[in-house]
Amino acid sequence: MERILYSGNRNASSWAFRAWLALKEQGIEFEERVIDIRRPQRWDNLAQIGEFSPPAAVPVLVENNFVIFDSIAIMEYASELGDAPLWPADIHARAKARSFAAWQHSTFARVCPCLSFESAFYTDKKQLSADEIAQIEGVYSVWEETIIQFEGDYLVGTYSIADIMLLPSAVRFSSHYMPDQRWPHTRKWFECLLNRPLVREWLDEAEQLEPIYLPGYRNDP
Ligand SMILES: N[C@@H](CCC(=O)N[C@@H](CS)C(=O)NCC(=O)O)C(=O)O
Repeated sequence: MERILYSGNRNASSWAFRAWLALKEQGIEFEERVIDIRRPQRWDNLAQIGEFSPPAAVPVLVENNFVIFDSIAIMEYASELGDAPLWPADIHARAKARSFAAWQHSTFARVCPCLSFESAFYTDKKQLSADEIAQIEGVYSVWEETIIQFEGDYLVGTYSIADIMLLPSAVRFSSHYMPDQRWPHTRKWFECLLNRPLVREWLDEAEQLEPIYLPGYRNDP
């Protein structure tokens, strides 16, 4: 069977990162085709994706012409295809994991648009504003409380889609403002999450690439 994941640049496509990781964590074999989503070629390349996938975005998984689009659908599919589901077995942990996944997928923190995934790989990071710091600290406190509640190494106990979903935010936040001793569980969670071999594989490749500078990072006009 032919299974193709259309993904994106390692240092730009946080959504593709999630889908790629879920498939890899589940040991599902696939061919990867990296779509260059840097400007200006982004638009032509995504238009080609639009010829077979309605959102014209990456990631997309295609299995023998059967198209699965959107990162969350691909992660759920990976969870069901693999041997061990990527949702927690416990009903409350699962509900909480889904809450975080939905929050990340819809709105999440106001700080996110100011800290693109690309910016995690800039060598010259900006100084965060007081508002950005307050936003990140607020999120760290929510994560801290959740990790304590579920008493495991990951967000809701065991490794789940919630961790994969939040991973790019963890990368963006930690690269600009590491949690200090006020959030010891969040620090430990970052250590576990960011050092998983497959996570490192993607991030190490991202770090080797030419940074993609986006306007607005330094609040330029
Ligand atoms: N909700 C989608 C978002 C996908 C998305 O925005 N992907 C970006 C690259 S990381 C993209 O292809 N954007 C093209 C566009 O929005 O036109 C998902 O979770 O897969």
